[in-house]
Amino acid sequence: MRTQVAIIGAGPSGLLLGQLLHQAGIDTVILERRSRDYVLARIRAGVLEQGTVGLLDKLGASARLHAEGLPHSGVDLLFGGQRHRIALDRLTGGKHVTIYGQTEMTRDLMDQREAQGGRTIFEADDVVLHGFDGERPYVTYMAEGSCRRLDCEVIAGCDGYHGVSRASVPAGARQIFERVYPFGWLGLLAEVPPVSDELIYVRSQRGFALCSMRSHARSRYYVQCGLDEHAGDWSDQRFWDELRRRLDPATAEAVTTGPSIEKSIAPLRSFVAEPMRFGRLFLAGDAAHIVPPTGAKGLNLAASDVHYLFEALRELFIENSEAGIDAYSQKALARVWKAERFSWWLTSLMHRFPDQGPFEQRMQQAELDYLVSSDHAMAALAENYVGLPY
Ligand code: RFL
Ligand code: PHB
Repeated sequence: MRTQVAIIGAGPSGLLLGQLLHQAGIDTVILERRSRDYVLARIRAGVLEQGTVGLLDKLGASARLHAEGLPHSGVDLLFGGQRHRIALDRLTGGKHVTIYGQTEMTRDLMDQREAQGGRTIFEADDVVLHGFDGERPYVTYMAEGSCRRLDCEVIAGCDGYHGVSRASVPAGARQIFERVYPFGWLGLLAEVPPVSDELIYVRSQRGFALCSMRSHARSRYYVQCGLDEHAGDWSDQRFWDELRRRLDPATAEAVTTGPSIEKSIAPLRSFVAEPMRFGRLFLAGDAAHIVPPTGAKGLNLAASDVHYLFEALRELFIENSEAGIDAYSQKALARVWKAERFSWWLTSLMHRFPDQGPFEQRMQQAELDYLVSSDHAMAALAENYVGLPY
């Protein structure tokens, strides 16, 4: 089989890139290790920046998002027993974020790709990348019991943090920057109305918590937990009790509980691999970088990478110019590092760290008190939260 761009991974990065290239008349094949159903069952992000929505608009894949997504013009910070609203719209000249599950966005993109006859090979095993340091790269994989070969001009590594693409680059050719946090997030999804119309980020003596949602009828909650904890040890009752203990009395009282649909623990990590290009291999999204989820940036960074990569590949294939692909890594990394900084900062501000003494706790309190007393400080948070321009 032959194509122009072999895309590894059918997550948001791979699907977005595939559709943008298709719209520009550039041929792609996506190789995905998992089944379609498996990919669509993963519960992940929920907050979309306007830039991400703009890409879906450009593709004509946003009808359901605009019908069902919830525009949010503010978020709450809860600390010291008090809720403080950050007015995203007022502080950013009218910008907002949209609550729409990553799962739904993935489904919309898959449906569009299928309707347009785009090729996606699900359950492609043992994907191996070859020859990307030269002009004729290709990918081999196992499907339906036989080994197949996909010839291409470019490989896009959109296969997430655990994928094969970044791992295919010789260690000496890339530099890794990493911080692993000494805690995780235990998340719970339930078919109950959210406690509040907007998200609440909580700093409490018992640790961080987040009240989020997928719709007016479906809530997503998180509590900070130890790295040695197991989701199986958390009954629904234990989760709801712990969440309530981290909230102020009025909010705790207003939480509607119900049986969980999903419960899982995610570790928190900051990670960047540089550069994002190796010859004819380009990394995008979680394959190149990870942020802790506190800033809601992971999916949105994947979208901005894809925007830069799409423009670079359009220049390569349509205008026959390599200027775009030469600049891709530098352009994408400039935005990645700003989102890394924001996610690290908000994580450091809102969580309880095991080695935190009384001094560090007072510093967190003082920074939060300052933040909500200063429009300048709140505006800095707001402009990062709604997403830096690209
Ligand atoms: P993905 O989504 O991991 O997709 C990669 C795809 O590649 C496939 N794959 C392979 N395919 C072929 N061969 C191989 N060897 C392969 N290895 C892997 C995988 O099966 C998969 O289908 O990466 P992508 O596309 O770069 O997208 C990144 C986002 O998924 C991620 O950044 C976000 O989910 C992060 N994130 C959030 N981001 C936000 O912007 N806002 C949020 O509110 C938000 N909340 C979150 C999050 C991530 C979380 N977890 C569980 C990590 C909340 C959580 C709890
Ligand atoms: C979510 O709804 O899953 C979510 C929202 C905001 C975050 C992280 C996760 O910062």
